Amino acid sequence: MKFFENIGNIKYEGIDSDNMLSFKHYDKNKIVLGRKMSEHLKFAMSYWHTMCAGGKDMFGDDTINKSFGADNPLDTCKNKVFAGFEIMEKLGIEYFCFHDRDIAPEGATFAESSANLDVIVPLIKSEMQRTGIKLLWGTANCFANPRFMSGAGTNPSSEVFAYAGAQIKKALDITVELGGTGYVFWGGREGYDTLLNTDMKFEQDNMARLMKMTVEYGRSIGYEGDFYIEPKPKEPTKHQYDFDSATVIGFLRHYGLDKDFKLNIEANHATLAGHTFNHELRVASDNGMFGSIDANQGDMLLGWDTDQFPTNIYDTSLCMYETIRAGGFTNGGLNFDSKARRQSNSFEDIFLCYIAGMDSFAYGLLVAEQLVTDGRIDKFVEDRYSSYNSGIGKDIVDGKTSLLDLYNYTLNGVEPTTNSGRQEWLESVLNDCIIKAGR
Ligand code: XUL
Ligand code: CO
Repeated sequence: MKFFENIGNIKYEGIDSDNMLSFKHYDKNKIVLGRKMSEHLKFAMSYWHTMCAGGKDMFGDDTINKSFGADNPLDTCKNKVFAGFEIMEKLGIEYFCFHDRDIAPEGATFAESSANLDVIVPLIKSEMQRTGIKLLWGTANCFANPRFMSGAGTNPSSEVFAYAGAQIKKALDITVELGGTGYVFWGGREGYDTLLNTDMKFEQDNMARLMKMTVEYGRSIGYEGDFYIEPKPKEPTKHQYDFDSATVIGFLRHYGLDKDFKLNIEANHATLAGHTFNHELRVASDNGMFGSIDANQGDMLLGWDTDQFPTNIYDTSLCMYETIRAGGFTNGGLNFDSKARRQSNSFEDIFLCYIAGMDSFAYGLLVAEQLVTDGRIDKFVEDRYSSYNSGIGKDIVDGKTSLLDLYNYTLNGVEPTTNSGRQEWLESVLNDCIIKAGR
């Protein structure tokens, strides 16, 4: 059964094509810096936004019907599998990501919810075998159900903690069964709204306990992929414990989880934390924790997690530049944690959204290639620190100087020169590369 008969396979047609349903930049087999575009980008479809989100917001109902012709929740989820794989096949998307509750309905009991998953997972598996599409990562939705209103691993009730553990076990089993290379923790309700009712230290200790149990269980069933934490500073809670990359890295090291975990960096979460997307990526890669990316963008004038499809070429360029600097993806990839705007309420819009996002990242990759081959920015940064290659600078780096040595050196020395940081010139080099990448 086909769901989108009027849409064919989306092909690369180049920038002169005026066919909206074609790629202008994403040419999956094109070799860029020694690898195929598809291997650099590893695009993934987010099941929750693409197959589930219907446009509901605080003020209004769904604007698109995602029941896919079925009249009950389980049949809807069955149809979603076939519709989802049709979307991925037509777009040439090779990976997907899901929460347990995206793929199968929650039942009246935990056992019933698990039984629903057992109906759907074999369908997904056979579609994966038919198409060659792979699972990038799986996760458990331990935030939507009211039982999780005060958190999952950080819940004041041990009953809820146990429930979260049960749900994570099942989601990890499925991730392993489907050959996923990542398992994500996004701490939806792992934070607080007021410190007046919160034992912050105890909650964070518990969050780490749950993660430790997950790693132990995962490794015991042969899972070799990465575990990821996805930082986010706020929303839904006022303060989330996984605030940003630096906070999460400190947490992982403190609890001895840093060998098994990497980070899944989301663009819109970075901006909510008051950082740029590329800052968060740089912090992760500088600490050896660059894992995966949730691609989207926010709106600075709205200031919440709008999960818009990424179209800002500056951001995608700098993201791909950081990704190349980090050595590219291993187990991770680019998951579009992005949804069509509420007013973009047709299935054709969903294809157009993905085309826009994939083309923006493909172009960003071409800009990253241009930046690397141009070399002016890398060379500028290298030269900027060159005083550490010899003399007092080298002694400092080699650990050969004391504070007293610095005192004596400066006492007999001359006033240091102030060298330009050349920000505006570097920004115009970036602009040059953005324009040249299109030639
Ligand atoms: C929420 C968010 C989640 C995670 C997975 O802001 O980004 O969709 O990516 O739970
Ligand atoms: Co996300």
